[in-house]
Amino acid sequence: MFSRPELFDFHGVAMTPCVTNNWEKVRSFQARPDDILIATYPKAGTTWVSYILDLLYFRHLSPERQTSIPIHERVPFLEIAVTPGASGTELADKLPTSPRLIKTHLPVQLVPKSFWEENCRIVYVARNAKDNMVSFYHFDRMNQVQPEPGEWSSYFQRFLDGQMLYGSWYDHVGNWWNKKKSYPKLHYMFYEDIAEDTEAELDKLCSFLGLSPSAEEKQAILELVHFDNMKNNEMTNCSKLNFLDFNISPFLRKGKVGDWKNHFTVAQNELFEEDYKNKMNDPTLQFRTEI
Ligand code: PPS
Repeated sequence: MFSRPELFDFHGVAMTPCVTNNWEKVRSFQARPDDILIATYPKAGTTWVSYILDLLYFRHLSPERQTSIPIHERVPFLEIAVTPGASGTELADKLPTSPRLIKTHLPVQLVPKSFWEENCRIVYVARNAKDNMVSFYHFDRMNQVQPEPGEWSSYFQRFLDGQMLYGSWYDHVGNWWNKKKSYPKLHYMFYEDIAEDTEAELDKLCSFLGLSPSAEEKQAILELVHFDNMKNNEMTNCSKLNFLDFNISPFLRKGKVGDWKNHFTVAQNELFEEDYKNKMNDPTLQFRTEI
């Protein structure tokens, strides 16, 4: 029913038609000042942070939202256009909430200009490249509208070469990091920090958003966003998306820091480290590959 696309160059970034089909509407999307954009390279923890934000804002306002609307509809994916009539921009335009929570994987230079003009809050989540690559590999296996991943060894090389949907991980995390220096309303988070101490990261996030949930509320949210609870929750495990094949791999797969050790050979790790040193030369941007 779905066919696997090829990557092509789009303004210097590898993309597929699912992302560029609706580009004119994405480019001209009108953000509102209270919109919150959740930006990530794919597989960095987007769904996790989307759910945390959704609970912080809307858990009490609308309990039925929690049991009847899947997270991908509560937090529209701005640039996606897989199914006709349900593009990310249409879903976002129809959102009844305030603020609107909107997800994107766009590299910083392709974010619609209205988000900057309206001075919107942006939450960026980054994940270490090794685990990000492994998670992306398993996602590409199960996602029928992603390019065919092929064998792990060739996928590994493609990742290093930046030939992935949304382009180079190295450029993505680095350019968003640089943006933080000139755009104060950007909160840059790391998957590893959230995994290590979710409560501390929740506190920092609340401080950025100007929210002060009660201790009970915070505990309730921490429980709900635990990996096992999200995996068992039909509204957050993405099981409603018909282009994902859960017989191949689950969407919430392992949720771990360090799973790369089960995939990288010793030789791949050496090659990776050598290449990483050449590409990542900003000492202020540091990732942890184990916690
Ligand atoms: S997507 O498709 O880009 O939106 O995917 P994204 O949500 O960014 O990333 C999916 C990975 O995040 C993991 N995840 C979690 N880890 C720990 N705790 C929680 N609650 C959680 N929720 C999502 C998910 O399992 C994917 O990582 P892997 O390593 O593949 O398991």
